[in-house]
Amino acid sequence: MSTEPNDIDAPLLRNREPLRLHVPQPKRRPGEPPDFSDFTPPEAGSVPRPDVAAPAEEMRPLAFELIRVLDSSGEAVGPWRPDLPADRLVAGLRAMLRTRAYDERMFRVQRQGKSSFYMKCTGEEAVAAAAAMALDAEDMCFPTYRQQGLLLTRGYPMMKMMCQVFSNAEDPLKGRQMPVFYSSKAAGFFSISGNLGTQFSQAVGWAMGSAYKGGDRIAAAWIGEGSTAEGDFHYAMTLASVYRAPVVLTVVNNQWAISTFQGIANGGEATFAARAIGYGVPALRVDGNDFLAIYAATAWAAERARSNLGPTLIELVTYRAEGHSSSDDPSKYRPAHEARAWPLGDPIERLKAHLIALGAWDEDQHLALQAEAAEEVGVALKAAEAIGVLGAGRRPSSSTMFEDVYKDQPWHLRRQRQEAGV
Ligand SMILES: Cc1ncc(C[n+]2csc(CCOP(=O)(O)OP(=O)(O)O)c2C)c(N)n1
Repeated sequence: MSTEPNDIDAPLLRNREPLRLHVPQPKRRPGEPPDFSDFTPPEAGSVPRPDVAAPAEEMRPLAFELIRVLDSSGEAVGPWRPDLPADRLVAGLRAMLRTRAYDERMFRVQRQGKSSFYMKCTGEEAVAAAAAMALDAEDMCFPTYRQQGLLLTRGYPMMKMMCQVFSNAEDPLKGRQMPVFYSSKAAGFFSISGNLGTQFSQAVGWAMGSAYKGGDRIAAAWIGEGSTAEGDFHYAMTLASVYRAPVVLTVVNNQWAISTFQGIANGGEATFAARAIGYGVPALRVDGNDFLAIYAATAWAAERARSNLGPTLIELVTYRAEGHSSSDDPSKYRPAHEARAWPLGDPIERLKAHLIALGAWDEDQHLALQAEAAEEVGVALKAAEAIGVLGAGRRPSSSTMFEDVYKDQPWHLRRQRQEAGV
């Protein structure tokens, strides 16, 4: 009998249908009505809250649930309800209102030509505000361009942020960064990187360093759902899970990565939180427009990190209510008014309704707080504009471009500086 390979009696499969790729598509495009019929949020309070030390295996179902605390009538319900006194809730509301007021005003000044670029976090204000309040002030944050609320909540001066948006003489980064890519070591706010996904690998590295040195500070990082398709997400998950790095890793699923809908990053068959399961990392999927749920989930994950139990992946399900940036026009790729149809509502309105339901707040107090936030932004803006805006006023000196990289300026930079005459 012959043993030649071409003599093997293989079946002929030629009549199968041609192979094709699956390209996920959003349910609705511009000109069509919004449609969130495939997203039915579960009842608030329906998801169990395991002990932080429970094995990752037991926590798997949480990656497919949605942790919610605030119900439709503004009550806080269920095992994830954090025990926050009314003044802390008002502080959270204030943090979100200040962030929204800052964004509104800075977007407008960009449109007036006073800055080259701006990015808002409208509809996602709870993400940073709740995390800043749940983390320790000393914990190290690795944010994206949509967590400006961390700086505002941690008490970083608003006027300094504006000076950076204007790249004027008081810009702490001396005009070297993108207008909204803030950075403050003192505020525990790592330099924002435009390279998507790097926040996760940097935070895991920092957290490993903190543990290696026997320190007591944990790290927290945020990326968008689109950025989970970057290699950095996976490198970070591998190192975090192997070494049980003390880090809280948050994926902000705001449904859109510029014009690309979230299904392009995950295929639509699993949640973003579920990606943690393969790494043996506990994951929480959370209502990202529910201040209390984000606060509780972040505090839970931070406690795990502080207890040497390792990393947690949190998916915050939210919606980017406005454009990706001042350079984007969302009406070109998604239905108009999709934000209004978003089933999880608005984070500010929901916390406000909760405070009113508690009897700790009313419409007049809310209007007064809104006015106070607008006033604060107005005062800071006046001061920042007086220093300079794009193309007018005082700018950082050109000589600063030769500084801050080397401890001792090398001869070739000294020479270049002399040649430039600055
Ligand atoms: C490595 C890398 N790839 C692509 C880009 C261009 N880019 C900037 S923002 C963005 C979308 C990011 O979407 P997502 O991660 O979902 O965050 P979101 O902006 O929605 O908060 C893209 C593709 C980039 N900055 N870096």
